[in-house]
Amino acid sequence: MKIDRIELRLLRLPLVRVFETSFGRQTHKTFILVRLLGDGLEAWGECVADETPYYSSETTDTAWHIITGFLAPTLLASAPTHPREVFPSFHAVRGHNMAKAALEMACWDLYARTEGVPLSQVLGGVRTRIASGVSIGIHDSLDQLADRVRIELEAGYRRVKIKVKPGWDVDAVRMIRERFGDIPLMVDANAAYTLDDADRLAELDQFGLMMIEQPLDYEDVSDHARLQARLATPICLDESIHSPRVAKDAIDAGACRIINIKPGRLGGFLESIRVHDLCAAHGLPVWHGGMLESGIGRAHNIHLSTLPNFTLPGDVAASKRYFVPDLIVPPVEVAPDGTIGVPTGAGIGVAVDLERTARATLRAETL
Ligand code: NPQ
Ligand code: MG
Repeated sequence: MKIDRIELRLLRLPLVRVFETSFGRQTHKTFILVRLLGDGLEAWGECVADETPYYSSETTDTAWHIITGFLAPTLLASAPTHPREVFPSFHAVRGHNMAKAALEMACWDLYARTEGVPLSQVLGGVRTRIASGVSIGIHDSLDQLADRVRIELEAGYRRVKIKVKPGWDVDAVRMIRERFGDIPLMVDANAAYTLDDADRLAELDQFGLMMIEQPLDYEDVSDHARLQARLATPICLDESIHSPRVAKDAIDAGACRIINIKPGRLGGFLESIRVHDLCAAHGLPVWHGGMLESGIGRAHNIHLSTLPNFTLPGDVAASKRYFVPDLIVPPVEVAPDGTIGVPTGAGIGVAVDLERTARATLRAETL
């Protein structure tokens, strides 16, 4: 793998619709794109950090600082022969997994393109299509939420997740069960509750949810274990799982029965595959999370989702739910059966619209 140049771009794109979670309302996505050039090839990575430090402590500015000041010089100097060497080469930098992942995932794309094969193949994928689910934000009324759920079910999505927070939880779930019956349904709290809310969360048991995602604080594995002991509904951890070590501790403690994998949160594909394999060894299913990625990050996610233990539908949905037009051509589309075809070209296998990318760019730097 030869890397001659690393280009960074900061982009801002409007979202198709407002996305509200327990930590705030999102109208735009601001993010960093990485482009690697080497051996006459180009490869792409997307950093999932946002402008704001609400989902995680990383932001676009911290990632820009860490990539330009520390990670990119390391990558250019270390000349890795395989992308599995990249994450370990960043060892001296503590944390900053989203910054690390953006570079590491671009290296996997470059490696797959050098080999002339799809990214899914070098990652160990086994599927040609992946099952797609939707993540539905907090709405102003139950009627508006019902309209959105209906639209997504009609589009064929294989599972519905709604965002919840104290005051927008049991009634929203009850409404969906009353109007839509026994659909595959789950909730995501983005850490909005405490153990004091355990009785309230236990009320959700009556609705047969697939899981409740990250109900408690991102640092709190032990309280999740206490909560899981009181709930029939499986807990899925998202924010808490930032390394294979924490994943193992959480599984051993009984803090979750399912894990959501986001390569940005874990520092890239190497660590994501480790968590995937660890979960498989312990009998936990995994699914692929979403971070409002553009088509570039979305394509990476599709390839990772082809690994065998991604047995539940993920938050990897059609481009048009987020960005119109997307940065890639053609956009990611979902078939009427709720599946997405895995791109078959080399690397991530999608074409980047450079003009559209340039128009959305706020800042650029070459290293
Ligand atoms: C989750 N994603 O599973 C995240 C939360 C999330 C699709 O539900 C900017 C950056 C905005 C990160 C909005 C989905 C975000 C973000 C939501 C993460 O918890
Ligand atoms: Mg989540």
